[in-house]
Amino acid sequence: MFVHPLTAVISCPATYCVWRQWRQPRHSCCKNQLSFFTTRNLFTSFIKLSVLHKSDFQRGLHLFSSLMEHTHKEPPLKRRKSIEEKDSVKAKVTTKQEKESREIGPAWLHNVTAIPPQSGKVQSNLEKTGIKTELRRQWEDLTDMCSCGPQADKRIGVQPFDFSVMCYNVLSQDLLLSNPYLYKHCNPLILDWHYRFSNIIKEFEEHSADIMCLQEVQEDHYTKQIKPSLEYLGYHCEYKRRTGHKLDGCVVAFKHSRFKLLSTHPIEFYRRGIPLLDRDNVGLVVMLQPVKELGLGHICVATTHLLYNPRRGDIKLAQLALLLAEISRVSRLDDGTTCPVVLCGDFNSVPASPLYTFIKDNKLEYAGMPTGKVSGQEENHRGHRFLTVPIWPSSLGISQLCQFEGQSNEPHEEQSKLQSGASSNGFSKPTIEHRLKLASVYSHFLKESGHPEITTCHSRTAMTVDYIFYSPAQKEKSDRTKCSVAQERGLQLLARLALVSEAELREVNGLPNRHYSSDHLPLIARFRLPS
Ligand code: KL2
Repeated sequence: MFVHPLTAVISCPATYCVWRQWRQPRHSCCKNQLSFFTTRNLFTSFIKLSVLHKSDFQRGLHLFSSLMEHTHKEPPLKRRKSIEEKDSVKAKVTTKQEKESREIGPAWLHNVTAIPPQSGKVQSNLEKTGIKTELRRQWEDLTDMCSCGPQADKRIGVQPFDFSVMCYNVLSQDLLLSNPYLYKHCNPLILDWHYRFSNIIKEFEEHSADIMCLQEVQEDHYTKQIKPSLEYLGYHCEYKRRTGHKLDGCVVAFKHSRFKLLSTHPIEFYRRGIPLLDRDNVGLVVMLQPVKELGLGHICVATTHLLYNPRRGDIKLAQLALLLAEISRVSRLDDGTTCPVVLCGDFNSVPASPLYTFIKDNKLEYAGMPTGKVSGQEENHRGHRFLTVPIWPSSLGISQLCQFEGQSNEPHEEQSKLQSGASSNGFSKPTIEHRLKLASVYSHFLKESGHPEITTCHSRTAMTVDYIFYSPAQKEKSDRTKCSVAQERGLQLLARLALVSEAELREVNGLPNRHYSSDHLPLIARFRLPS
């Protein structure tokens, strides 16, 4: 049954067994309007979980009841916990200030009461809620948008290469425990790491994407559980942990059967001596070659999780510039063109934000912009500082075209200026630009209802902050002159797994819930690399 030796998995046999119980046939993921609806035998699975993890489970239950007796005591803030302790759920202790601060989030989540866990009644508690917890997500066929029907590829002897990409912030257990006020609407049992891990792996297997870009992957969970499970499913995994004391990081995993790894490029945004880049966020860029279709060239896949702080758009833009510079460098081909790029992740910025507009429109006039406006996470920018020229210091080595100094993809006017001397090096301009042509897989408004799409949702917010960007094939270009770089090769977007509205998430008690174990939804797209 096991095709690979499972030495590493042996360290977590219980969770692995639960996950194996839930194995189901693969979905064919590119059918027009195919309804994606999952069924899980939660009862059996949960019983298994409670039996197999008896000690963890009892410890969890014991903690709840004991803590619940002390609900008036203030909990120590961000108490350092042992990893084992962190994996079990803590009952949430409510202080007056915390209660007040919670009232900021979507009103509909405040009325939902978590069910107090009681020994022996765990499953019935989960079942008794009567709250629907599964979302209906449709696969949307987009082939008419990119004129890529069966006849579209005519190069004799070379088949087009179709592949799927998932982008998913899986919510690290450490961050879940550090920000308990975001999960106050949840039954504490569903926040247990073992429970969440089983659900997350199940989702990976159901969607079976050829490439997975993950964020908030906690290093110990990655090493002991996530990586061995993904390897068992046929994936090669690359990991970059955040710098400093942060426990989580980004993963790019891809199926051995579909891609070969050409190179991997982890990026740390932290730069010693540059105050603007004093945060621990990271990115990960890999170059992949489709196997079996060697004539198709390479693709560049990048992922990141940008800084959360809604007030520090200046830092987010500098982190993004570093990532774009690395993508430009790595994806550059010998003839000066760029191979197709997939850039996805959690950008902690909404679709109406200047940061998002910068990615899509290649240019941003930033001078005088409040730093809190850059990501659009918050409405109120009072008291924020303003972006000044230059946006990042020249000592960073990144030009205002988001390229490493000295690297030029084109005989561009700006580049010749850059080389002609310090006074005209572009750093006096109030704008930044980049030379990658990127489109978004999602349109950010639902096709049927026109309501905003939601990618993340918890007690405080419901918005889009996750994206899959890609280099669109020439056919999809509406404005061919917009990007002056010759970028002949691109991807055709075939399909995407539709997102949902805030109202639909409201019906399933928000995120995470019994079925979806992160406070984000996975984004999934299917692309064609034309022949
Ligand atoms: O918004 V996120 O969740 O993309 O899902 O990215 C950050 C936040 C993540 C990494 O820093 O941790 C969450 N309030 C709300 N969420 C926070 C906070 C906070 N103060 N700090 C971190 N996160």
